[in-house]
Amino acid sequence: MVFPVRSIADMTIQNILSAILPGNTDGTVRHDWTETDARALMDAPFNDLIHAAQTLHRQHFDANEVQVSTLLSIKTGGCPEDCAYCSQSAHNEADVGADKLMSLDAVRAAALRAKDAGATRFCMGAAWRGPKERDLDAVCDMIAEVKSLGMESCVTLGLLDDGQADRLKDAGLDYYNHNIDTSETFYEEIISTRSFADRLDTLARVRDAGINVCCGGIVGMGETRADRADMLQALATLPDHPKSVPLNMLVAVPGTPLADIDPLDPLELIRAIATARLMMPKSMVRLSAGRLEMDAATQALCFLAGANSIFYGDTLLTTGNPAQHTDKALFDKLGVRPMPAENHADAVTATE
Ligand code: SAM
Ligand code: DTB
Ligand code: SF4
Repeated sequence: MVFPVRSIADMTIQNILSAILPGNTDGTVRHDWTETDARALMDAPFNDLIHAAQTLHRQHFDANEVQVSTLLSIKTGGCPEDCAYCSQSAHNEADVGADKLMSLDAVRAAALRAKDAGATRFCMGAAWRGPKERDLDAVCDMIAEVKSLGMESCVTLGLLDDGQADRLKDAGLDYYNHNIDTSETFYEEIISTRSFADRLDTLARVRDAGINVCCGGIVGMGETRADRADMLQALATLPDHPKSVPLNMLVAVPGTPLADIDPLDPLELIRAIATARLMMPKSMVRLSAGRLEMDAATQALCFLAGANSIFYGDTLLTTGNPAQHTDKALFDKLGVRPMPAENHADAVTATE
């Protein structure tokens, strides 16, 4: 693969791409990315970046398959954390009430509906700083219920203490979602009640318990392109690449401090997806929040850049997501098929 060199700066891109493209490597994934590498990739000419990402994507995945997960907020609102983007923080003024933890029956019914609609993974989110022991008992029952329906399970419950990840693993949990959200430098502009290091500690507990890590972040919170590159560099230098990397476009929720921020150019999200694909070639990259505001062409470019997973169903946690018939029509238009769970499992086992 030869990319035309236009300038000295382009030579850097060429070297990086040569180092990661098939035919130029021994097939292993890199864990030694520097921020300079990540920023150079992110700044590459758009067509080179997308072409390289799609080329690498095809080495590891069927380019016409997209994994489909469904989300459920099992405990909504009243969260003690002060995340500036979040509708569920008690520090913010969003129009979201504080509910109690959902019942097992209600969770089972929602999981069944998701399965019938074609989702292969069911992800349950709770607005907690972290789970209390009693909460964890209830969530473990929910995980067992989802597993009994033959679906993959994922939860996102905030920070975990010693031993809590093991309990989730014993209940049959497949994935734990815990995002680093942004670069370490920009983190304190967004959240003050916990640190970037706290997030890394929980990720280590999840990894050590043998649960698959789902970890990504948000773009469009006022960070720079360099921050986005640094966030991806942090993800790609974890001891193992996260099996799943959700990239969320900020949903600017009224009543949150970020409500009136200028929307990010979607091309910047597409650059971030392509860079994630290049740096973590065997990970699933999820085009997560923000699809309701994106047209079909933008989403098609996200898939071309290497995104291969979405949330399916008309709500995320508290905000909207495209209707199922809209996503079906999008898949049909693009000739994309939902990824069977076993294909995803193959991709996962092949990692590292
Ligand atoms: N409370 C848990 C935690 O923070 O880890 C789990 C739920 S939290 C809502 C899960 C993730 O959703 C956040 O880490 C963030 O990346 C994403 N998210 C939350 N609100 C969002 C918004 N308004 N726009 C885009 N992504 C958002
Ligand atoms: C993730 O990275 N995105 C999902 C999931 N993990 C839990 C959540 C998106 C939430 C969007 C805002 C809302 O619906 O409240
Ligand atoms: Fe709470 Fe999670 Fe929202 Fe932060 S992102 S306020 S921790 S629910």
